[in-house]
Amino acid sequence: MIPIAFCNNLTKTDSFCPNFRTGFCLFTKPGFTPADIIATSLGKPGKKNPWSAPEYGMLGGGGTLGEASVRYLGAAAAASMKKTGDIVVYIQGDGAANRAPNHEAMAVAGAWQLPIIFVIQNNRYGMGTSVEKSYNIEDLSLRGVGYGFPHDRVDGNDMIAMYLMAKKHIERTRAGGGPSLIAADTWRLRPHFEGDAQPYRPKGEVDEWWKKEPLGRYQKELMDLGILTEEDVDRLEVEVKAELQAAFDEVDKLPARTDVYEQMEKLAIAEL
Ligand SMILES: Cc1ncc(C[n+]2csc(CCOP(=O)(O)OP(=O)(O)O)c2C)c(N)n1
Repeated sequence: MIPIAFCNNLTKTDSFCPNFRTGFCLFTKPGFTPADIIATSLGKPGKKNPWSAPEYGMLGGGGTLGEASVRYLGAAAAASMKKTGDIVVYIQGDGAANRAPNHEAMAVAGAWQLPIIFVIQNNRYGMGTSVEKSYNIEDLSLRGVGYGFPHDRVDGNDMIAMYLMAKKHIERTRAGGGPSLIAADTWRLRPHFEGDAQPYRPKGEVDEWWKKEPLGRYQKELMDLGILTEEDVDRLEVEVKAELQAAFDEVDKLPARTDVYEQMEKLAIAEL
């Protein structure tokens, strides 16, 4: 929900830093399709790689959490110097947000007034460590004060509030307003990885948060507002399943995955 609210409000050439959790939402950023995401996730060549497509503002994610903040800060500096009008959204988890490179990136972004929006997707856990154990504040957006950023806290499980918050900050930054920080509160409903027994959190807590699960809440909200009907939901389910099936069929036809070292060797030879 949280990355989608941003991707939907971005242009083809704006930058959005994907991580292992948010990258799968990139098909909602202009320029990418579900087939791009599926093909790249399966390591199949032949489609755009949404994680790394500089012409679409995508400068890769990174396995070392927090490091990409400096790379995307560079994208914001380039946009500012070249006056392209592009902006950057740098989204990360509450765990990654505590890493040193983020603080340096935010300090420079504030001093140079760069067009970058930092977002903390606070799902309350960094692997097995709770925010209570890693922060001494409850509202993570308060971190923005020290960098001189406008900052906001939002219920990240409320799709409409999240969308409007993303839109407001994107419009502000695009108009030359400089950097900002948004803390979007949510909750990690699944284990960090499938074999994670989650001894670090009580089971009852998980059950409680499933009741506030954002997709069902959004659907109910749209129905209460009279924007969506039961028939619309049935129709959309059929349409989306068909769209996804078509994407999988398209990816099936691509050449089989090749060995990564084989590909690197070919690239190295091509560069000689
Ligand atoms: C520098 C670094 N330390 C540790 C890890 C291992 N690691 C991968 S994901 C993760 C948890 C990240 O938590 P958070 O940033 O809150 O994101 P979430 O998984 O909650 O979305 C950790 C510790 C890593 N990839 N990089």
